[in-house]
Amino acid sequence: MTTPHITFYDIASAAPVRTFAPNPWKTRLALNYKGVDYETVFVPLMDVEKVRRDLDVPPCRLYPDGSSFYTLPIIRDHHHQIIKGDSFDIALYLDDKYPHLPRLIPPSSISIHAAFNQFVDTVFTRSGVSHLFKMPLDATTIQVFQKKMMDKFNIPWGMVTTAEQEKKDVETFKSNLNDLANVFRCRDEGPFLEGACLSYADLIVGGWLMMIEETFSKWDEMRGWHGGLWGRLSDALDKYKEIN
Ligand SMILES: N[C@@H](CCC(=O)N[C@@H](CS)C(=O)NCC(=O)O)C(=O)O
Repeated sequence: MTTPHITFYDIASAAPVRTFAPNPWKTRLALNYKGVDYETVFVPLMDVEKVRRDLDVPPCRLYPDGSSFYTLPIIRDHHHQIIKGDSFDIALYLDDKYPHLPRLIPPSSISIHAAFNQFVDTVFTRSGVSHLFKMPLDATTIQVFQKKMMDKFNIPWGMVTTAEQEKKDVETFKSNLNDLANVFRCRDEGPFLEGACLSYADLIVGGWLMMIEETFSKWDEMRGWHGGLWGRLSDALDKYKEIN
């Protein structure tokens, strides 16, 4: 067996182990779209810091208190001896080093893609609805994760709410998405942001949709929100969702 070109470090869910976190999903969709040869190393959430330190990749995020937040995805390219540790940098890197494979980001839209990435992350992380998403983590890991979200981000993840409150929160989440849905409506024909033409922008949104499909009990309903935009986009990305 030959060594794959790239090792992709992803966050492990509980068994059966699969991808669930949005930023690693962005990278997996990108690797599959490019068609690069890669293998996945699934890292338990509690080992992310150790793996990142061992690979000598500096943190690319900070907690609100200014301390380092160690994250995935990371890719290690054995062919070029390069390691990248941020999903957007990874997309740029793949286009740079593998220009003969389908392009993720048109060269003239790198900055606008960077801004769109931030915009989409903000839309999906607007506060007040995080408890709607049930992370597929084992009992010990989920406790550590929820404590960290509370201590570091002041986000009460995993709290129990009444059915009535949950209904309101689902409505809030839906309206949080209006701004993003309106951007997609600039090209009504879909399924992608730019109509028939896929770009990394779609994989950014797709990364979040994949997390939601895994964790949100109302995903089937959400597929039909905003004129069916989310379901259509997710279906159009089906061929890039393989976990290998
Ligand atoms: N800007 C980074 C953000 C990566 C990030 O936030 N990753 C999250 C998963 S989506 C993570 O690794 N979290 C680790 C943790 O919660 O301990 C990127 O785009 O790669």
